Amino acid sequence: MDTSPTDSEATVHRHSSEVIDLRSDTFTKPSPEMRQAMFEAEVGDDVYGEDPTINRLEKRAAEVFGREAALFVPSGTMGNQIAIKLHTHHGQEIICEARSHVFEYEMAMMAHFSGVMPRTVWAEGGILTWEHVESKIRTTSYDEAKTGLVSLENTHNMAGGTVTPPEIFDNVCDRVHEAGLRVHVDGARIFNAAVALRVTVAQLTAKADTVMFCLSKGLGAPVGSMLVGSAELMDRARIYRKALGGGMRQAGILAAAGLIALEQGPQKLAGDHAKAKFLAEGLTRVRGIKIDSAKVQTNILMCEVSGTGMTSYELSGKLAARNVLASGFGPQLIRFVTHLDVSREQCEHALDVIASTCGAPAQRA
Ligand code: TLP
Repeated sequence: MDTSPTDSEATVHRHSSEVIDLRSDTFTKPSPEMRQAMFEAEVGDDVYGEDPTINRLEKRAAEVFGREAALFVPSGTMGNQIAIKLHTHHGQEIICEARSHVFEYEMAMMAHFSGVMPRTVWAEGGILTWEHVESKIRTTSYDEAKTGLVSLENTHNMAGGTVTPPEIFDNVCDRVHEAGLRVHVDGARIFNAAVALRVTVAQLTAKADTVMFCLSKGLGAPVGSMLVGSAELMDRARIYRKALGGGMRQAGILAAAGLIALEQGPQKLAGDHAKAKFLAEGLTRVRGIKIDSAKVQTNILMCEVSGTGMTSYELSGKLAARNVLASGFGPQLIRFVTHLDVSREQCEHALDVIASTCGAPAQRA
């Protein structure tokens, strides 16, 4: 009997001690250049508006998005929740996609902080069109809560990093505005969308009233997100940030990394998208995993795993035991996210591990 390892076993062995973290792009670690910039950052008290590095970051983010102003916030969640507060009154509803982050993963904070209810609508690919939105808008009634805001997510995380086509996005914004309402964009990964579409984030989001984007995901900063919009809205946002405990004093050390993320991060995203595509194509050949690789546009892969005979939690547990980390979302969905800290070679190795865990060798194209 031949006991020599196969190619794929040998590759598995070579990499077996290094952890390949595909759980999220939130796991990126600051680069040496970021750490140096953090070390050297000029700081002051940002609650008094006196942190020069945060001021620079806010000015630059506003410029990049073609807006009057921007606000540095500790997290994407805080940025979204401040935006909801800015645009709504207690007792209103916000229209959002059924799997949107603001609804599913922000601790019911829209109810807690802003006193609003979500009016959700399930949309193919997570892409809300005007037709979806129109059917949910409530204006005047004695027994229905009024709509206060429409929130769009681009890229859409739980739908698998999908990108909203600009014409659909612009049309929703125009029609929502005609209806006298506002649009907020949860653009945690808006740079991924812009790179996939080959447009600028300013072009892509021009019609929205506020945009939140994360420095701490694919762009590679350790902490921080930005809210952008009009000067008047950002002045009010600053007050809500303080109310939520987000006044961070000498946080210029974080903004220093954020500036590098903002300037250099976007150019690296196409590489993350290519790695995701490679992984997706390989996964289509893995027994029991369902994914349409043609629909993978950015850095997120959402796979259906019931055909493997395992729940997503069982599968992710087995993968973790072999140093490949992924996230289960409900029993049937597993998510892989590519980012700066996962190489193409590590994706190849992860594919071998996933395939052998599911009971068949990966046959790379
Ligand atoms: N998303 C995280 C988890 O919370 C699911 C992830 O790993 O993807 N909007 C979107 C679309 C997001 O994906 C996230 C984080 C946020 C907002 C919140 O950002 P943070 O984590 O900075 O509060």
